Amino acid sequence: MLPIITAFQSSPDRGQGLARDMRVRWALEEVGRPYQVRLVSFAEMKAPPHRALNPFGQIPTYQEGALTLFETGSIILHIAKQHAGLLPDEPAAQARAISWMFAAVSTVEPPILERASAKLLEADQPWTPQRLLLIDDRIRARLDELAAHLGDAEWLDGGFSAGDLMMVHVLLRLGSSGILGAYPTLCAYLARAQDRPAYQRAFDAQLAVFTAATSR
Ligand SMILES: N[C@@H](CCC(=O)N[C@@H](CS)C(=O)NCC(=O)O)C(=O)O
Repeated sequence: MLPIITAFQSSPDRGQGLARDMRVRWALEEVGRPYQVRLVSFAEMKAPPHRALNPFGQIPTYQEGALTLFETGSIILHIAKQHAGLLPDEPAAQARAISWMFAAVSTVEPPILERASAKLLEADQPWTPQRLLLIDDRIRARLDELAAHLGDAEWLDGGFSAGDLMMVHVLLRLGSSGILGAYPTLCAYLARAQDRPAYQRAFDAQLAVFTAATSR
C-alpha cells in the first residue's frame, strides 16, 4: 500500500516548492518510495476529518496503513528509518544526522519563519521595518554559524542525509530575501541539493499541482 501525503490544493507559494509537503516528497523520492498525494483546501485543512490527522490543521500529513503522522521532522525520520539513503548506518553518525534535522527546525528555522510572518501578516504595522532589521540580524547570526560549520564541505556531516534535506528546505525560504547572497558556500550547498534528481522530481511533482490548478 502506498503512503498518502497531504498537500495544498492551492499553494500560497505558487509552486515554488516552499510548502512543507516538498520535504516529504523529496525524502520519498530519495529513498525511491512511490506515494500518493491528497490535495486539501484551506477549509478542509481546518475541518475535523483533517484535524484527526493533524490536530493543528496543517499539511503535510503522512498515512501508511494504520499509521498517521504529522510534523515533517517526524515524518522524515520515519521514512529515513524504514529505508536506506537518508541516514548513515553507523549509530553515532546517525545520531548526528538526526541532530541536524532538529537544528534545522529548532535553531535555524524560527527566525526565518518570523521574517515570513512579519512580511506577510504584519507588513502594515509601523514597527515592522524596525522589527525586520532585528529579525534579519538573528537570521544572519545563524547563517554565519552554519557557514562556519559547513566550511567547504559538501554536506553538514559526511554524506547527504535527512539533516541536509531539512536544512536545505528551511534555507530555501530565504531565496527572495537577498540575505543568502553574502553566503556563497551556503548558496553552493543549496544548489548542490537542488541538483539532486530526487529534489527535482519532488519539485516537479508539486509544481504540476500548481500548474494544473491555474490552467483550469
Ligand atoms: N512544524 C510543522 C509546520 C507545518 C506547517 O506550517 N504547514 C503549513 C504549510 S507549509 C500549513 O499547513 N500552513 C497553513 C496553516 O497553518 O493554516 C511541520 O514541519 O510539519
